[in-house]
Formats: sequence, structure tokens, C-alpha cells
Amino acid sequence: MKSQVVVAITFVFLIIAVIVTVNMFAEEKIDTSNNNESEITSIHMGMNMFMPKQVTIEPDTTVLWWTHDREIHNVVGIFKTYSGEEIAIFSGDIPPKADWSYTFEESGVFEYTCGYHETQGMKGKLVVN
Ligand SMILES: [Cu+2]
Repeated sequence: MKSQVVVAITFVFLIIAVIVTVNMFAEEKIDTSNNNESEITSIHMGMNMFMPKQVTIEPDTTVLWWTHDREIHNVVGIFKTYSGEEIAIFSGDIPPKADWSYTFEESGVFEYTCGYHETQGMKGKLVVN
């Protein structure tokens, strides 16, 4: 039957269209990953610790804190810039499996704690240089 041939050809063209579309998106993904204009540093929170405890980053770096245990944590402290500014930073609650990020534009030092686990020693230090 002719109609069966038409259906088969249409089907083949559809599959080719899907493959081409998927490849286009795959290439787009590779392009964006090569574009590293903004840096991201991640700090894990778990077992009443920030890991790593001390991190040195460059200005304009985004720091991502994420929780990998079953507790709620937060990030609280004052970012003291070398230009003399004091910026109070508070993440609010960061629940399990969630994250929170902040971009440090200026150079300075950020000493912070987790408000829930400060007495257990959950403290961190970030140097922006
Ligand atoms: Cu905590």
C-alpha cells in the first residue's frame, strides 16, 4: 500500500528531526559550560561542619552552600571588606538537600557560623582576595 510507505517515510523524517534537535541542544550545553565568566565555589554543610572550613576566592565569585545531612543549617556573619564596609549576611534556613548562594564582589574577610550549631563548632571563614 502506498499510504503505508508514506507513513513509514514520515516516521523516518520525524526520527531524524528529533535526533537533530537533541544534538542542537547538546551542543548548546557544551557552549555554555565553556563560558566561565563567573566562578562558583561550593561549601558543604554536614556533621556540624562547613567543608572546607576555610576558603580563599577571587572577587565576583559566587559561593554556594549546600546541606548534605538531615539537619537545617544557615550561614550568618559579617563580611568585612578591605575598603572598610561591614555587610551583614544571613541565609535564613537552608533545609536538607537545599542550597543557598551569595556573590562576593569585593575583597575582604567573611567569618561566619551556623546559628544552629555554633556551639558545636560549626564555623567557617572566607577570604576574598
Ligand atoms: Cu548547622
